[in-house]
This record gives sequence, C-alpha cells and structure tokens, in this order.
Amino acid sequence: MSNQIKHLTTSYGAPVADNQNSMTAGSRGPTLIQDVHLLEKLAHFNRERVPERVVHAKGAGAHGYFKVTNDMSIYTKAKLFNGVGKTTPMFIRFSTVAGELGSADTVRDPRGFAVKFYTEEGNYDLVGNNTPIFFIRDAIKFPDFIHTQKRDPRTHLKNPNAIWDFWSLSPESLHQVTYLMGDRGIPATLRHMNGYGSHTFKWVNAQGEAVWVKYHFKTEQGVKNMSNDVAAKLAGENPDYHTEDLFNAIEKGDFPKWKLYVQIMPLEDANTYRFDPFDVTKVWSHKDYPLIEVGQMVLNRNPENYFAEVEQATFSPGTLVPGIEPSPDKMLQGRIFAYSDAHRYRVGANHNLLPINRPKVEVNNYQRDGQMRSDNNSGHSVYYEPNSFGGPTELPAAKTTAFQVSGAADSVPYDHNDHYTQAGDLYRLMTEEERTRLIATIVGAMKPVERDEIKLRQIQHFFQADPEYGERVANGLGLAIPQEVK
Ligand code: HDE
Repeated sequence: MSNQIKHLTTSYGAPVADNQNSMTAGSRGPTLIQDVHLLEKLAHFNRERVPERVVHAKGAGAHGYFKVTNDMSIYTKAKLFNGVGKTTPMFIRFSTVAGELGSADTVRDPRGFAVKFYTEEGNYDLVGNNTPIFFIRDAIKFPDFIHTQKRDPRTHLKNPNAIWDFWSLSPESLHQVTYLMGDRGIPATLRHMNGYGSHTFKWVNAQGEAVWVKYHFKTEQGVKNMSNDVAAKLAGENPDYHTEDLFNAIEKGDFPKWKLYVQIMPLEDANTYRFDPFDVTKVWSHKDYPLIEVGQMVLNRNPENYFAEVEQATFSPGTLVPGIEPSPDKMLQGRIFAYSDAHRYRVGANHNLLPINRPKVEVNNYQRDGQMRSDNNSGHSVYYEPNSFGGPTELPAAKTTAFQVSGAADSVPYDHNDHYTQAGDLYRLMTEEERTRLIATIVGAMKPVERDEIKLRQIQHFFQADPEYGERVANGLGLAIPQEVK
C-alpha cells in the first residue's frame, strides 16, 4: 500500500481545500450557497439511510464457503451440490424478525438465516429461519400477522392483545408459537442455533427425475439458548450482543460451522402423507424421511463494510439455479413475488449489480437502463431478442420441469387441518424443566392480554395439543379450562 497521502475530494473527485470552515462572506457573513463541498456533504448526509427491511430489519452478516461432503447428483443437477469437495463461496445474513434496525438482538423472536450461494450457475438464495416451521401457511395472511408483531397504530407500543388475538384465531400458528415460546426462542448466539429452509422445495436431477426436499443446517457449535433474564439484561446493556459475538468469533479465527442435511420425499408421497408436505406450519417426521448429509458451511470472513455488504444484501426465495425449483407451498409462492419487489423498492431496480449481490458468473441479458446502472449497461451490444447479431440465446436444458396441476382456479383453503398433533408432539418431547420454562414464558406473555375471551381461546388450543399443556397455562393465568373443551 503506497504511503502517499490521499487528498480529500468531493464525490466528483475535485480536491477539497478546507473541511473545517463553511465558506462565508467575511468571518461573520452569511454562508455562501456556492460552497458546493458544504452543500454536497449536508445533502448526502440526509440521504444516508435506505428504507430498512419491513421485517428482519436488524441483522448481522458474514462471508464463507459451502463444501460438499456427500454428492447429491442422484437427486439434483444443481452444481453446487454435485461432487464431494465442490466448494462454493457464500454470504449469510442472520436477523431478528419484528424489531426495527436499532432494536435489541436478544429478543424472543425467530432468527432469519438467509444464505446466498454464489454458484457457477448464478446465485442461489436459501432464505430461511432458525425454525423449521412458520406461524402461518398462506402468504395472504403475512401482512396481518406482521402488523400484530409490530407497533400498535395508536400507542406505538407492542400490543399483546393483537399478538394473542391473531394467534388464537389462527390455530395453524400453534406449532411455531410453542417453538418460539420454548427455549429455542432466544438463541445464546447466532452461532449456537440451527437454520432451516423451512419450506419444501423441489430437486431435479440431470435425468429430469424430481423429489421434494427440506433443508436443515445443524450448528456444529451445539444448540445453546438464552434465558429470559439474561436476554432482558443484555437487551438493555448490549443490544448488539449477537452481532458483536459473531463478528468477534470470526475476527479471532473461531469460524462458526454448520452441517447441511436434507430430507428427501419421493414426489408421489405428497399425495398420501398424513400432513400436507407443502404446509410450512408442519414438519416431516425424521423417522419417515431421515436426514441425509450434504456438506458443511463455514463462515470465515467478516464484512469490510456493514452498509455495503449487509444492509444492501438482497435475498429472495425466487433466486434459484437449475435443479432447484419451488414447491406449491403457498407461502413460498407468495415470497417469490414479495422479496424482489421489496428489493426494487428498498435498494433499487439494479440491486443485483451491487458487489454483494452480483453473481460470480457472467450476466448476459437484455435488461437495460434503470436507476444506478453502475455497470456499462451492456455497452452497444444488441438490446433485443430474437436478433441476428449474436446476442445471448436461451439454454433449453435449464428449463424448469413441467408438472401437472388440477382443480378449479379459486381461493381454496388447505384440506389438512390437524394443528394439534405436531404442536403436542413438540410439547411432549420437552423435558419437565423445558416445559416449566415454556409455561412460564407463555403465562408471562399472555398476562397483559385484557380480554379473557382471547386467553381462553388460546388456552383451548394448548389443551387440544396436550391437556397438561392447556391446564398448566390456564392455571398460570388463573383461568379454568372451559367444560366444553374437556
Ligand atoms: Fe420473509 N420477508 N416473508 N420470511 N424474510 C423479508 O424481504 C415475506 C417468511 C425471511 O436478511 C422481506 O428483503 C412474505 C418465511 C428472512 O435480507 C419481505 C412472507 C421465512 C428475511 C418478506 C414471508 C422468512 C425476510 C423484508 C409470507 C422463513 C431477511 C425485506 C409469505 C422461511 C432476508 C426483504 C435478509 C425478509 C416477505 C415469510 C424469512 C418483506 C410475504 C416463512 C430471513 O419481502
């Protein structure tokens, strides 16, 4: 690095003579509008913030790589999963869900687990959470659900009445509510939690054979959680505790690692499985579809610049590569629209030109212009297709596999509605200590709810999942299980 002094310049490269004093008419005269350095500095300062993510605003990111330990070409032609030893650079962003950009890390909330693989076939984004399931199962309910997680429009405070009113009227949320109110609701650090693709996706191999797949990132640091008391203390004393822990661990070479596994379901099983495999509020039993190891993800490099690499990172479940395709999961389908729409609004139409989002392969298409077109806008190459001038042409082998659809076009509810078995199984899997903590957390969260009708409706769901679960929450709230439920 040359030790030549770098002179201060304006954004258009002109040298700045004085960065201490505004230009004025005499020492007490008015400031001169011709002080372009002053004007530019103040004006750019006003425009330093891009809109924060409407959910998952608070986050931390890291670079790393993914290495295949078990060849998956029998299931998928996606090159990042083909061939033991295949190594793909990646970037991950962890996040909370409901809090704003400056909110505390150690809140009870799912954690975003968004992975961008820079593969040799273009970017592949696996935008999951640290929970294998979610609260709702139709995208159309997401804005409503998130409204209840955010601030009351009148008081600007979090509103437990809204939270529990929505959940008690949405029984499909019971499984994820149990997960969230349990020990894993507050991870000890971002390194001591698992990650999941949550949805079902489709893998297709080179012969065009397809299977359904679910992703599981198992932390090699071991799952460790944080108690309510420690979390509350840290939220006050060090609201960026998780962010700091991840940065420091990588900085000192203690690289966090995860093993990636998948569950594989034969295509035809989807028609007979006892749960709807495309319902993201439900899991597939590991007995039915055991975990198969795929590879290892290692985080070994911190961002150089938070805004450039973390705030401007854009992930989408629709960023797919050949061999990986969506399933009919209604939440996944809705997300495929929503994320790129959010990126165009939050970062701009050309967000994929930014270094953190740019693929590490050549991009050839006929998209032109748009704000902040920071590349050469494809120069003077041919700008339409078809053409006779050697422009980029389609690659038919990359075609998404055709699949049959049936039924009338309509607003159709799910036809599998057992929301209690898996939530009850999760409760019964817990040790007595875990159950005691779960009940205490739920009772604490539900106490401020003003209307007993809402509490009783939610207690009925807990009771249907497991009578003991319902009884213990009812007792904690000083309420009795309604006779008609027993
Ligand atoms: Fe998101 N979600 N989400 N979400 N989500 C966003 O995209 C959305 C859902 C998740 O670090 C937004 O870029 C809809 C499930 C993560 O940048 C937005 C639905 C899961 C991140 C959005 C869901 C997630 C987001 C906000 C219901 C786990 C942060 C800004 C269909 C499987 C990614 C943005 C990052 C971010 C929409 C539900 C995870 C608004 C419509 C389920 C990890 O587009």
